[in-house]
Amino acid sequence: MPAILYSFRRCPYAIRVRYTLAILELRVQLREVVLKNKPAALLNLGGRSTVPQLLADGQRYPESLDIIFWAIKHTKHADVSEQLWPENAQQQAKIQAWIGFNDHCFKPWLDRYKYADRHPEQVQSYYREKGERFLKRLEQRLKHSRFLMGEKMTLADIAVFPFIRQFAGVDLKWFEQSHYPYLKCWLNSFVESDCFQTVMTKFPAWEESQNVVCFP
Ligand SMILES: N[C@@H](CCC(=O)N[C@@H](CS)C(=O)NCC(=O)O)C(=O)O
Repeated sequence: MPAILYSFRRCPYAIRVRYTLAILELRVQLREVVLKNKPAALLNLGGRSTVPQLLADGQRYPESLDIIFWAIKHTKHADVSEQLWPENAQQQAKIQAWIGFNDHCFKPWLDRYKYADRHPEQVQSYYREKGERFLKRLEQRLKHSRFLMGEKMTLADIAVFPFIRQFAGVDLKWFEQSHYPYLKCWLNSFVESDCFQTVMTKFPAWEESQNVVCFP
């Protein structure tokens, strides 16, 4: 039986996981979760019940990055996995730095920008400007190469783009008129890809009694 992935379609952490699985052609059983009504099977695992979570070979992987590294290890496509996560330690450190900045510095501003009404201590544009510091960094980098680590896509790109997509979606009109040409081109290369269509396939909420749904 393939591994089980608890996922939520629009969650950027789950999107980065599904994108990696799709690119590495690693098949899992997908369990689409409604966050307001999490299934007992997920809650009964105990501890955190965030998505994505993977259950594979009797092990639990409760973080998106754990799942991505599980996929890197288990894919049959060693060439693609080497491209996404090169063996070179310096390259790995740079990829981790992009992801770390995204997850720990940018994401909190993205949340405040998206849910500015829950953070009335500042106006929404204040949070957007804070988030834009990361957009500017990305733009600077993408001026010089197609992807964050050079001419080839790596985990840095896959792990970051779903969050930039979410940032853009908060106020699409603003994003469209903003001056980030290289960033927009990079983002479009993901959201317009066939892989992304697969990643964003809609599945009904998983129920214990249903047939297995495989992804990709
Ligand atoms: N650090 C986690 C974060 C996952 C996360 O926060 N997921 C959100 C959905 S986007 C979630 O499950 N929220 C519901 C909850 O916190 O109970 C990861 O990388 O997987």
